[in-house]
Amino acid sequence: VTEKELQEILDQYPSKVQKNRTKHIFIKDGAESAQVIEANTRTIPGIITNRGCAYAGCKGVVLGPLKDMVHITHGPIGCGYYSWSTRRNKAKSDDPTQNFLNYCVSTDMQESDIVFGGEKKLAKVIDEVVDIFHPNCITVSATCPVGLIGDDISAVARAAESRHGVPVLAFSCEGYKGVSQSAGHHIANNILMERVIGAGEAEKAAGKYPINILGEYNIGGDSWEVERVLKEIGYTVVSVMTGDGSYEELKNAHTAELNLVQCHRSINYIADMLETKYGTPWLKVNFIGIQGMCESLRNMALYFGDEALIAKTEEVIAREVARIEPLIEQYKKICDGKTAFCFVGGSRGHHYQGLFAEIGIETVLAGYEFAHRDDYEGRQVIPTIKTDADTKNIPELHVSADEQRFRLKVSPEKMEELKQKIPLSDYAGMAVTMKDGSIIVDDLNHFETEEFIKLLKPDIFASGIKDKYVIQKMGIPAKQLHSYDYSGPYAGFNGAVNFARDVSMGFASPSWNYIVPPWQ
Ligand code: ICS
Repeated sequence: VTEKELQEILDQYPSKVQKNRTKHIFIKDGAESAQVIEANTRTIPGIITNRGCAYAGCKGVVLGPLKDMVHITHGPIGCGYYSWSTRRNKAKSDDPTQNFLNYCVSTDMQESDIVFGGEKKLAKVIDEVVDIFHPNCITVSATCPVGLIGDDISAVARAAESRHGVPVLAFSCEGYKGVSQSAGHHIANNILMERVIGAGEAEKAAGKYPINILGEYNIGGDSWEVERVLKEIGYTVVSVMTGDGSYEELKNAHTAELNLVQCHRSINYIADMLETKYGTPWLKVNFIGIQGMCESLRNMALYFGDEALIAKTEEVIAREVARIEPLIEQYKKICDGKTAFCFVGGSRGHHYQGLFAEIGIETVLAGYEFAHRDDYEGRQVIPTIKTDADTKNIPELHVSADEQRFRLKVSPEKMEELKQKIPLSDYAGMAVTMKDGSIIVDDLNHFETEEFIKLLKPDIFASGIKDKYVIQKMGIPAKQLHSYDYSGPYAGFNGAVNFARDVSMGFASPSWNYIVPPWQ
């Protein structure tokens, strides 16, 4: 794509909108030293965005997968209903009485509650939840009207907690608290750190190489496939945050020797706070794609530096790769030479590019709904990011070293040495790894979706439910990379095969021949 072609698309906007959107789009040019993008700012009212709200990021994304907690949505029924099981974060429990993932619990606020206040109703719902479910923990997530009428959910939660002796956590994650779900991630991270992580008694993990997996939500079973491999190599998974996760696991997460971070966008706050509070470093991993998986496993082994662990890692990698390569090869024949758009929320827009490349598909346009500049440009830009009024809405939690439990897991000298080899406390931005000439778009909207499709005619478009059917009506197979279209897992070795199979099915389906795309 040339700058001129991009300008022609932008020229169709009214001038004020054009000025705004220009800052959210660029064509990758490695010769330019730093390509800055605007991100994590308000969507222009009236534009059809794919973004969600702060409540979605808090209750839906970070809290929702925690299975032994009952998550109460305080608000009108729509918010609870539309976040009911749609994300496909799976869970199974050894204790079937402590898995509430299939339920949708809401206060179902009515007009009279909006007028007279919803606190009494919320207290009553918490009582009912304790009575019926006896969960290990309860969360209350506020929706927009709750904040507008001023219900004090923290006071209601505190009172219920002393009534019942069960932790009741209140999240002021009203939808409008931020410009997207990203605000909700941060709000959830803060309270999990404050109230759950470290609340357990354990001082030592029960096994070798104890790790936490952060930012892995077990969509379509991703975490299970990753854990299968990690456990075989010999790791002890203390907790997963938060896929198939639980209050019971999370409260002892301080016992890990290393924190892995899959989706940094949603959970880098906890990763940083764990390092400050307990002295546990975090390692950026990407379990999507064969190369990503192998590299992550090797980096983990390097961190622990144990010869036997390194050898076992290589043994498992060799076996798994040999097993799946012929399967991938067969799908690659169908996919080779094709192009993709990859537009997902806050980290998958980047994470899936490697897997696409492995089956011969080049990502020519990519972006995030709600990521921040560091997700595009790399973590080093964080100090230069301007904090605007919207960001200041979200409280910053300041933690300090835990007097009893802080222990540097790695000496400062060793840490410096390791940082030269593996991504500890660091991640590269999406733009850094993309080819020159590819387009990077923040908060892609409906109009731009159609324009870029006409311009680039991608063979496949990876995104979500909101635009899937519009894209398909344009004759392009659309692959949902949020819910995986009811398929998965896509992470790890077996996940790569599933993904290659599903994408190939998209191309092999004759249905596209019945649709006339708009450019023909
Ligand atoms: Fe992270 Mo949909 Fe994750 Fe990411 Fe996040 Fe969401 Fe999903 Fe998407 C998510 S936590 S729900 S990897 S599992 S909010 S697919 S940033 S938008 S790309």
